[in-house]
Amino acid sequence: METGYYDTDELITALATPWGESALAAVRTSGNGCIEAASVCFSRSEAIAAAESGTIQYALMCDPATGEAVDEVTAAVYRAPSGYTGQDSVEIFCHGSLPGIQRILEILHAAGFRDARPGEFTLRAFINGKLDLTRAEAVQELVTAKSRKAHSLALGRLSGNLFREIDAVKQQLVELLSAVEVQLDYAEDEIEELVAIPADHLRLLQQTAARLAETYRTGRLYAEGARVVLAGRTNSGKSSLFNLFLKEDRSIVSEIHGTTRDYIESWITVRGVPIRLFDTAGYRFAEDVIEAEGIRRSEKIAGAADLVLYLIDGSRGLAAGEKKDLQKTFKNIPTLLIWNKTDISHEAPPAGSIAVSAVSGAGFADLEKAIITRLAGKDISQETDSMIDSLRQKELLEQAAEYLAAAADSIDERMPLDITAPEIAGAIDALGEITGEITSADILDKIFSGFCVGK
Ligand SMILES: Nc1nc2c(ncn2[C@@H]2O[C@H](COP(=O)(O)OP(=O)(O)OP(=O)(O)O)[C@@H](O)[C@H]2O)c(=O)[nH]1
Ligand SMILES: [Mg+2]
Repeated sequence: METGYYDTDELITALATPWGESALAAVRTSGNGCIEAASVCFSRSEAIAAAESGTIQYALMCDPATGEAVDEVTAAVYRAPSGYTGQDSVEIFCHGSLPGIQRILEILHAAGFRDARPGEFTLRAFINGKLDLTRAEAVQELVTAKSRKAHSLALGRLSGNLFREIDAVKQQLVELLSAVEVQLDYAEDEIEELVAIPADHLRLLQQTAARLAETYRTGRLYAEGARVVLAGRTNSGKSSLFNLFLKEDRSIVSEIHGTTRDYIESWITVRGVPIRLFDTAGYRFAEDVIEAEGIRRSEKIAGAADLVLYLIDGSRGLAAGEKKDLQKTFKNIPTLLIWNKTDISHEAPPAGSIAVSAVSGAGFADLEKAIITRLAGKDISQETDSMIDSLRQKELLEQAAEYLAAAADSIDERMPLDITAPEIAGAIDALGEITGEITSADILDKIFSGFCVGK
């Protein structure tokens, strides 16, 4: 098969592990006839050419042109339809030396293999029916997951939980559609009794599709994470809170105003969500050029944040005009007001603020929860259902939900069934596109070209 970008009949190869020195590296190959073609590059050519599927062979890799040994390797041999791609393939585990890997790839090129394009192995697996499109997308989501939670969600999708959920909706729609079509095929007087098409059932399925589409925001949050910036006046305790999040003394803390002069950042995980946390220079009027530059940078970083944690020194309270200033500065950025130093504060925290002590850790759990709830737009601490992490899937689920709403409306309004039937069929097609039963070459190119090379 040929898509615009990929030709699945050609022999392909790619390094599946990162380019760099390592103990071991894996070089993948795939394509029908690939075992025979690759076998000439090994010292035990005949044994490899005759190897049973699913076996591992020890051999030297040799340049067929000169007979020179290039590396000592093991080769896993798979014969179609076994293995990842469903085609013949040889996976070579070699030493992780860059010159060695380069030689191996050169030898394979000379033996008729070309470099694989991004996602080409998984595309072949999809085309050969080894996985549906939701599982194929989960492969890339799994590889790029930035938190344990995102990883386990992607693993769930790879094992087919999203496919099963979507397929269950689709099967019910196929049954409903066939009931509609039976009635359309016969004139009214020919069928004894008309079967009512339950609008409620359609609405239920519409809700399932819409609910899944809505999980996109949370799914993305777990997968991609968010940028969170600590901001506030000097000495409000930003660096102290930064260190509390990191559980280490990374940022310098002191009672001197203007301690942090340039921003520092670190990846942390808050309740399963990967967060890039920034500590910035505190705001105040600065005559010092370097400090002024630090403050300018703070403003720039806060401007690109998904969430700003604006700290107030609770022992001093809000400075005159501070609330107004911050509302103006962070007009378009979600901001949480953090009332810090509750251990020495005598004032009650302002309404809507979160009271913490960066020194004692009091209020920290509430702060973590507030951050995630604000980023997700809702409380997600109890959510355990499957989630999606693909804009394509989200848009198709929304499309399916729209078709189903229209189908249910048409029944409520007692419209003729030939109005309802295409709406149900539209929803079935949208769901079929998610799982990959209906796809064009263009869509496949678009999905798989976003993958890693070697995947
Ligand atoms: N008692 C108490 N002291 C705190 C708390 N948080 C920070 N401090 C103290 O406040 C002072 C300033 O803390 P920093 O974390 O350096 O403040 P900052 O906002 O990073 O300051 P700049 O870098 O100057 O903008 C230090 O002496 C901290 O020990 C708190 O929750 N309670
Ligand atoms: Mg600081």
